[in-house]
Amino acid sequence: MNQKLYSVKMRANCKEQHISGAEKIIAEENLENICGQLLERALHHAKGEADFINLKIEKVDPEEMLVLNALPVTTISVKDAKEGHQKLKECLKQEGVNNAESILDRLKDTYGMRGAMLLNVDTMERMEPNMERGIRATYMDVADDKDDRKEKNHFKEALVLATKVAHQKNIIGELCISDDPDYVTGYFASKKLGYVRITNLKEMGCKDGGRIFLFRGNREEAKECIQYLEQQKVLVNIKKTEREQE
Ligand code: PML
Repeated sequence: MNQKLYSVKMRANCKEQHISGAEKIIAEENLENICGQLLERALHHAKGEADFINLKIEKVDPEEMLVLNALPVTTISVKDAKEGHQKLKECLKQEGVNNAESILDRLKDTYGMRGAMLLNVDTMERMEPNMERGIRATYMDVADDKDDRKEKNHFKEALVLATKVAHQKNIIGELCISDDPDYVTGYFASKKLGYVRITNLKEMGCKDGGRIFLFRGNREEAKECIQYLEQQKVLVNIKKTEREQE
């Protein structure tokens, strides 16, 4: 990788409420164009018109980049959120996690958090230094992405994040429900099961959503894990057929 690369992060608020956020890792030649698209996304968001936009651009050392292949994707179609939660529990059981019920119960504590909960599956202890904020998995993007960035693509952005997260050695899985009221598909992801989309995990119109990263290890390993999730630069290769799922 000998191109000049930049990390671009955008976050937008309306009346002090977060309405939109995105992040990219892109070549210098695409910087202007992509920043324009992200601004457009912030200014014309369904949740409101942004009155505060923060655009952060940082040069990235290509030597620091980790390139991963996306987790394989499967989809489980369910008739409603109740069945969706049942499938989520089955995924946890397949992963060898016995206390699936109490883990799902913790999802409600993630609603409204900017980041994810980092939960020790054995002790049920939360490992985030700041529990209000949680852990933000950042510095990741699709490798060679040519798609338009004006609209959020929930599936693609989530697959990139889940791929990065699942490759950390102490992470044994991730649960996610979108906080977008119009988006009811969520997922379970792990290195063993791949990215398992579940077509309904909440009622349409519901704003509640969040993420839990399931962790197994000691405190020292939790620090390394947080460092990886928040700082490691990652590009993810996604096959064209998988990009077109949303
Ligand atoms: C989010 O809103 O950021 C979470 C999106 C989950 C995407 C699930 C999917 O479509 O695979």
